[in-house]
Amino acid sequence: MAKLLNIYSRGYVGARNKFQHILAVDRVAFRVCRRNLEGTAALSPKLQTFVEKNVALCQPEKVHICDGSEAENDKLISVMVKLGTLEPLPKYKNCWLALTDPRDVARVESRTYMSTDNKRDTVPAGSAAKNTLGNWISPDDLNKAVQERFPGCMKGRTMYVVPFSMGPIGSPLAKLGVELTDSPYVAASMRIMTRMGAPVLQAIQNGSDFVKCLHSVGRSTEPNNPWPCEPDRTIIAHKAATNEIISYGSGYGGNSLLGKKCLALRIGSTIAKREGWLAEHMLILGITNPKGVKKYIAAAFPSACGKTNLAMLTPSLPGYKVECVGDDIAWMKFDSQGRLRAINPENGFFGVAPGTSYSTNPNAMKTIFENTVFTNVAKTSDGGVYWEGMEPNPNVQVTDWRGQPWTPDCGRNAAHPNSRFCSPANQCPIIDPAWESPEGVPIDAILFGGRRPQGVPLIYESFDWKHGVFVGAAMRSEATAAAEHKGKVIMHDPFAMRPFFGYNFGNYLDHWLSLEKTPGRKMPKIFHVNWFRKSDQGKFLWPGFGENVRVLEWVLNRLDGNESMAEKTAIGYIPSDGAINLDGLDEPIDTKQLFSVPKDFWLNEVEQIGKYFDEQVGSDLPNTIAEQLHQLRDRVNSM
Ligand code: OXD
Ligand code: MN
Repeated sequence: MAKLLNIYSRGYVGARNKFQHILAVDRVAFRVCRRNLEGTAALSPKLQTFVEKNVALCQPEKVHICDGSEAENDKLISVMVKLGTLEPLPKYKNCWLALTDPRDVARVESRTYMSTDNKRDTVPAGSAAKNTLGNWISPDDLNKAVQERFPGCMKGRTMYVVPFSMGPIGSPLAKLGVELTDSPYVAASMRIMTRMGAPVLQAIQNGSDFVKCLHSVGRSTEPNNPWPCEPDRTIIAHKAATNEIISYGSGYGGNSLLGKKCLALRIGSTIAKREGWLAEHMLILGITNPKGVKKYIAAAFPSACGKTNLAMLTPSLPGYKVECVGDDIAWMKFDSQGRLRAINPENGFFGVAPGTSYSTNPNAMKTIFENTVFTNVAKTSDGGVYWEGMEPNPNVQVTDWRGQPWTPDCGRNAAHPNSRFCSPANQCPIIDPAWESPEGVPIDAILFGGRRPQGVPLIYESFDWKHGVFVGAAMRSEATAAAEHKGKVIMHDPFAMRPFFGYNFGNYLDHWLSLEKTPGRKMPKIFHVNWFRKSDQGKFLWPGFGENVRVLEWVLNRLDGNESMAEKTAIGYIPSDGAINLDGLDEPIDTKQLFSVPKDFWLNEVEQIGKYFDEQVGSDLPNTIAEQLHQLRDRVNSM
């Protein structure tokens, strides 16, 4: 209690009635805590201090320590149904629909910050007035922002204490977090997306450290608002030095489920740099060829480029099997044998709904109609869901995500383009048997990719590790609906990490380059893929989806060292004539266009990449990467 008094008297000198209120909350908190944790762990002193400090700051009416049980989840759901945050979808088992405030529908990159003492630790030294590779806030300004927002922000609400593990509990690659949130939607979603509850509290009690996450949807003037938020005052901030995340004003996805982008990527990448491993925006899949040989591949694509579809691919070629380890994030570390090992730190899929269908991703469709929270999709009169790309049923009425009657010809989207399903990963019919293996799966290849309608071949292979790191640094893609960008502009998105870097991108490149310096390591081969190249008439040149296994087959052949299957070009190795199996495809493939490396396009590409490096990275760009760019320019010039 003395500690609480201390915090109180620093924060609220003179307001005695507030102190009384906090004591009352404190008593409730620890009554709830004791009841919930009977027979399991108590709070560790560090966790107790963290909770007390933020109870004093946010002044919730109640505190609930989450144990992750079924009964607790039922309670959370019924609270949300009562409030109107969720409605049941009786067509499916244990599925729910959330419709957000229409102003709170995506990650808000412009309000997402890293806070470091030195700006340069976050933002590279590029010449541009606006750096897009790091958004920095000074510790003082962050403090001020917290003091302007958090005091009393949870009044009238319950603070949920959500203990979670990113990665299988006990894995040497896993990290723990505790999120304090006033959103039952967040607590219930964290139970799907992470390993959440009593075993994590126990691990913390046993001495494991945790990342401190504080989240509030913001102050609400309407007491019964089903989706409170404060879009004008939203801030998502990370303090890497102290492993802290602070998020205010949004209840949506990556802004509020703090284990995902905030911990697993931004804070994760800073920890990974310190500890010598990688935290990346990558899916992980296992692929077995007809001879029964299995390899694992990690792949980085910007948001909404079909990552979930690739992670759950149904191969069109006979004898191939693909299994899914994860669809969004990979934590990877070299083991003592020099193999790169990867875990999926998540426990669920937070996938983009529109475009997901039995034809594009049957495995996702078999995953998501049980125990799922859908957000901002349309609903149907038979108690189901609907979104763009799903096979429509003419016998049911559709209500769009804004609650308006919807018909296919009404000119509006039924579902928000960034609407989501949030489903447990273990429901995926092709989940890999090793997806929870504590030591992780061995990675043999890394794919980078993007949505490039022009100029970029279906696949090319880098010459070596350094060139591969350059290929990742030079990634570009069409903009996505997952963030607040508009239009189909081609954006630079190095390593598909632009919104997720936790530290200076120049240092990040140094870190990647340094990995091959330890002797005895088996470095994965690095490739670049583009499923989205279009003909001059605007038609996709490659069918994509299940047919992408034909491209993965070439990757496997190259991993086996098959020299005759590749041809050297200015940008890397491309498949030689006939090396990609096209047997049985419905339509003829214009391989000439699909694999062409147009000189003018690539001269411009080199120009754009150079400009980007100058403007965004400046003197922080490692010499090795600058040399790679020069070499590419020379090779393209001599085409
Ligand atoms: C995501 C994203 O939600 O990358 O996975 O935006
Ligand atoms: Mn993602």
